[in-house]
Amino acid sequence: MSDFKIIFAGPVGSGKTTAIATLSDEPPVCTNQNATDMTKERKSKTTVALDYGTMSLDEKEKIHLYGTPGQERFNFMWDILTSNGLGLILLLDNTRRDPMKDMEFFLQAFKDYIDKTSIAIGITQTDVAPLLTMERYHQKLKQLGFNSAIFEVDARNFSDMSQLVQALLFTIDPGLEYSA
Ligand SMILES: Nc1nc2c(ncn2[C@@H]2O[C@H](COP(=O)(O)OP(=O)(O)OP(=O)(O)O)[C@@H](O)[C@H]2O)c(=O)[nH]1
Ligand SMILES: [Mg+2]
Repeated sequence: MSDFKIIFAGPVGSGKTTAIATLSDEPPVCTNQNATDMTKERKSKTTVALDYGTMSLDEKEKIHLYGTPGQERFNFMWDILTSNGLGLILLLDNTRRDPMKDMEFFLQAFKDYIDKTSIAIGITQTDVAPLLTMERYHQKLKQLGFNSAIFEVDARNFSDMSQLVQALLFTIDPGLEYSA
């Protein structure tokens, strides 16, 4: 495998920019701007183009981490950023009104890419709004035809995020490992 590129997707505030900052070896490139629309009710800054960071897999290989903007009005970046790449990490914010609906929306929006690659899902903010049951997510995923790894994660926590990356790498190639 020559191209180690992973995409982060999910709704506004689900922690994509934070996750890349948590995982990246170098200070990440990010395009956060002051939020102007209803996004600012949730947080003051939002990604308008992309986030970029890197993570060493071993001495020779790096994973390139790309974060997409959560806002749908920037969805032209979703297509641009998903060219090539190994797979998708979908982050869902558990404090949003209907995170299960968000999951369905993003699985559909990135369907072509997921079909060609792989996906792992992280649910953030479960310390703020406790997760009712993981079983419902598993059932919904099954109903939608997915059999993805799904975990509760905190995007600020390195070990949570590296576990999610590891799960994605494992579904791509069980021989690929990265040691934190
Ligand atoms: N309490 C709590 N806060 C979290 C958790 N994960 C992320 N956060 C915080 O939630 C916020 C997420 O913001 P971003 O990382 O900018 O979200 P984003 O997905 O990049 O959002 P957009 O770029 O607007 O689409 C940050 O303030 C994080 O510190 C979590 O599990 N618990
Ligand atoms: Mg962002």
